[in-house]
Amino acid sequence: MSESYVLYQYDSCPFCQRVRRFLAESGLSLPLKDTLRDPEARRELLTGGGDTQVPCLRIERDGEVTWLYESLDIIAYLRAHAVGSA
Ligand SMILES: N[C@@H](CCC(=O)N[C@@H](CS)C(=O)NCC(=O)O)C(=O)O
Repeated sequence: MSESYVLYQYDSCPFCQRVRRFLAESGLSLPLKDTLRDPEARRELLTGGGDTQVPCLRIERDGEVTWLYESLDIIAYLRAHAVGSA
């Protein structure tokens, strides 16, 4: 069963940097959306996830979408579900 991910984030956010550093160290490549530069991405995040806080990981599995907030929870989730399976 496969999942797809999009990470909502922006450059200067330290919690986003933490997640991006984890991605780089793990060799994971995910699509990124910048909620500061891209108003549409910010709207998607607010509408879908219910909050503009970043980082937020959009997870799609079998057509079902989940929005995961909190940098440490995102890292733990990706470590368990994505690292080594890409
Ligand atoms: N505990 C959160 C903190 C995230 C956080 O504070 N993000 C800030 C940017 S650095 C933010 O999104 N602020 C704007 C907002 O909440 O709408 C985490 O670890 O992800």
